[in-house]
Formats: sequence, structure tokens, C-alpha cells
Amino acid sequence: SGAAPSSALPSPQTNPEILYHGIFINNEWHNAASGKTFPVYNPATGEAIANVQAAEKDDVNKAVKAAQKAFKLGSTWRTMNASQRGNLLNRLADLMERDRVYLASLETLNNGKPYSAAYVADLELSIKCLRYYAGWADKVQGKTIPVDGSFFAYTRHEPVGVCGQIIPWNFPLLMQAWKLGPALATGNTVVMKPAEQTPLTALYVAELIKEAGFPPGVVNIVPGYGPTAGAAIASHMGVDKVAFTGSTEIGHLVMTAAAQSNLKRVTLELGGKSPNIIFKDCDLDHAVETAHFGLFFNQGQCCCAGSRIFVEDAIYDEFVARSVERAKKRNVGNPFDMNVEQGPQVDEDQFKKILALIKTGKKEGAKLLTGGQRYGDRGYFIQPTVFADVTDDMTIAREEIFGPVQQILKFSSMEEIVERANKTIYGLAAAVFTKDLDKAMYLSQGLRAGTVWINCYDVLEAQTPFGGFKMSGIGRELGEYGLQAYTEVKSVIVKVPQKNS
Ligand code: TXE
Repeated sequence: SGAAPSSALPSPQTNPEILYHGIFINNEWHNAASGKTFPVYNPATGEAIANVQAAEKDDVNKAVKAAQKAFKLGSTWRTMNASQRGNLLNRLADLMERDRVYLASLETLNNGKPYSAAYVADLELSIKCLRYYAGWADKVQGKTIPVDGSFFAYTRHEPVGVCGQIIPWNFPLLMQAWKLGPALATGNTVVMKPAEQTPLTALYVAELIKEAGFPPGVVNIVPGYGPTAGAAIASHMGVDKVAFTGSTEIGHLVMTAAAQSNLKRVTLELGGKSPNIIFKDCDLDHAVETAHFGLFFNQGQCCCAGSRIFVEDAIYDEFVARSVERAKKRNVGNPFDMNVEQGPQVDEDQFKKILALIKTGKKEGAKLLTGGQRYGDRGYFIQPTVFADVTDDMTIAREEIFGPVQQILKFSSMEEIVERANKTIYGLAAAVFTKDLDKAMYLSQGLRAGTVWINCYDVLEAQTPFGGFKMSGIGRELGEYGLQAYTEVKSVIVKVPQKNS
């Protein structure tokens, strides 16, 4: 997506220094109350690279207290001009720009994604997201309402309060930016838990938040595990809203915890099994390459990965042959190497889950045409894998694999395809490749998904809302819609001596 040639990129720092391992509360670094730490790994080698303080309930309590204090009426944050909140977000974006090579390098070390992708996609989009929401800070407006009687009525869009934000490991910096941008633009305070696999860049950004000049307690970052730190946030009586991105399974737990505690507002961005529908009248070269990108990008670790590729029967064999050829050419290896397209999976759990699903695919009769095994003998690399002759009922056509494994199915009519594409518990994204505008428009209405791409894939810009139908989530992130989850609407009604039109 608009990537500059990798030769034009500044070289990475192949051994970026890890500066922060603590819990960030009130713009200061703290150790865990329990004294516990947890190891963080380099997935390209499997070696531990840092020990990070493991936040649990006591630490989350401390962070929530700090966030509540920063949110008090009359506080520096509450009395700050909205435009100044925008300035601070822009300053944070400037600092990420300043440290872009370092941040992209650290992201690569901890997550395993190619440095070129981290630099061109993750950093670019994170910075743009913060700037987009910086622009919104002083443009969130209520209404005046012509109420019956001698009253003057208006609405205020107020911040919700303390926002718990629990994020995953597939795009650590970008998920942090998606969450911080709208929350801070609208004046909330934050207690954020990065994923236990990938806390390092979030902790570095914490230091940049302080440097940018955000008042103490506005953003607190509590690294730790899900069942301890994450659950403490989701069930906390002092947290007014929780935003979660991760698995559908944990999405259920977060919503349950919210229901059983204080009915905090909940937004969820969960899994997917997105259909990518290829008609015989498409531009075939473009469709093959974009379907490849839409599945293999980020080692296949995308919630919106196009993981059910439906191809019209007339071009099925040709599409499969070209997709296999393309997958065989995919350059796997050291993610710091500028020419590498695919690094390791994020950790051993994911690596094992993917290999097990590949086995299941073979057992259930899908045709394995390339890949299917571990790549190399060190780290969590998996060969780019393509399955053809996949049918709707197979496990690999139903479950999220979250790895470099492409499923290609066949279809023969318009009537059949809408129903089959929608036959899933998920509804995050979908795509259609055709030159026929009528087909594209018909499907854009019939597909039950939060995003429909036509002749493109993974176009995710800060201006357009993103989120799921069905079990892919609740609420929308990004765009103007993304602000809604971070504001409460308050009606204020004032008695006036006389009302005139
Ligand atoms: O996810 P989890 P995992 C999918 C993908 C992947 C699978 C499992 O299919 O293979 O989920 O990945 C925190 N209360 N996605 O196990 O556990 C956890 O610490 C509160 C899709 O890594 O959902 C982390 O910060 N929080 C997805 C975050 O939830 C809890 C991205 C996500 O982890 C918790 C990642 C609890 N009880 C995985 N338990 C996407 N939508 O992009 C865990 N967490």
C-alpha cells in the first residue's frame, strides 16, 4: 500500500537498545507490587530479550487511581483547551517521527515483522492516526435543540472518563495509536495494557507521551498478562469504558466482566474469516497479487486477513496455479533484511496453532500445494502455504488461522456466493474483484461485514471507520465514527424567561 522501494528506507538498528521495562503510572516508572516480571522474546530466534514488570490487580488499581485523579474536575487535563489536546497529540506524532527508525527496529525485534513493513506501514499509519485525531480535538461539537416550552436545550459531548484499553500483539504500535488517538482527542484518561508478547514499543511510547507534555496520569501503561492485568481492567469498578482488540473468545470474557462489574461501555474488535471474492472478469494479475497480499501480509496475522478466497470456476485453476507460484516466491527470513517479505510468527503458541491447523486441513481433504511446514530450524517461521479444493465445512475454512496459510475455494454463481460468503460467525471485512460495477455494488450491499473492499485489500486509513458485524465485534474505530465510543452525550436544559424562534 504505497510502499516506497525498500532501498530508499533508512537502515534499521539491528540491535535496538531496550530502555524501559516498567509500569508507567503518573508519568513515572514503577515496579510491580508483587515483584514479578515476565520474559519477552525475539520470535526470529526464540531468545528472551527483556524482563518486563508484570502488572497485576494492585498495579491496575494504582493506575486507575492515577487516571481518575487526572480526570478530576478542575484538573490540568480537564481545564486544558481542546485545541491544546490536539497540539499534544501532534507533538507525540512528531516524536514518533523523530524516533521512527528506532521504533520500527524495536517493533521488528519484538514482533518479528519485517523492518521495511514496520517502517513503511506500522509507523506511517500510527503517526497518521495520531495526527488525524489531533485534528478532531477541537471539532467535536454538540447541538442546540428546539425543545418544547420555555427552555434552551443543548448537548455536550463529554469524555467518558477512565478508559481501559487492552491491545494485541499483531500491530503493537498501530493498535496503541488507534486506541490513544480518539481517547485523548476527546479528553479521556487511559489505562492501557499492551499484549504480553509485545510490550516494548508501547513502553517506549509511554516515555514519548511524557516528553510530549501530557499531564501525569492521563496515560498509564500496565504491561502484564491477560487473566491478571487484563481481567483487572475489564472488571474494575473505576474504569468507565473498555476497548478491547483480540480474540473473539476473550471478547466474550471482557464483555462478561463489564456486565458483572459496573456496566462499563464496551467496544470490541475481534477475529474474522473474511471472504475475498474473485470473479472471472477481474484483472487477474492484480487479483492474484492483492489476494496474496491480503492473506500473507504481516505473516497472516491480521484480523481482516482475506482467509476465504472464493474464485469463480472458469478461472479457478489458473488463479490457483498463479497463487502457488507467487507464494513460492515469497521471501521469508531475517526480518531485519530489507528484501524479506515474511518474518516469524509472534510466538510459539501461534506457531503451534498454525501448524496444527495445517495438519487438520490435510486430514480433512484440502489439497496442499505448497508450504505446510516450519521454515528453517530456529525461531517461529512457517513456510508460505496454499490450500486448494477447500470446502465451506472444513475447519480451515471456518476457523481463524492467523498465519501464512491461504485457502482457495470455488464458486459458480452470484446467487450462491452471497450466502456462502456470509455463512460464518464473523463479519469483519470482505472483498470483491470484478470489472463489473453492478456485481460489485450488489455484493457491497449483500456482504455482512464492516468493511467491503472493491478491487483492493487492506486499505485501512484513519479516515474510514473499521469494525465488525456479528462476532467480529461491537462498535467502530477510526474516522469520525471512532469518536462516538469515547464520548458521553449530555443534554443540558436551561429555563429561560421567554423562548422565541
Ligand atoms: O489473543 P487474546 P491471543 C486471534 C487470533 C489468535 C487468537 C489467540 O486468531 O490466534 O486470537 O491470540 C489480553 N481479560 N487474535 O491468545 O488472548 C491479552 O493479554 C482481559 C485476533 O494472543 O485475545 C492481550 O493483551 N484481557 C486479534 C489481548 O487480550 C485478556 C489479535 C489479546 O489476546 C484476557 C490477536 C482476559 N481474560 C489475536 N486474556 C485481532 N482481532 O486482530 C487475554 N487478554
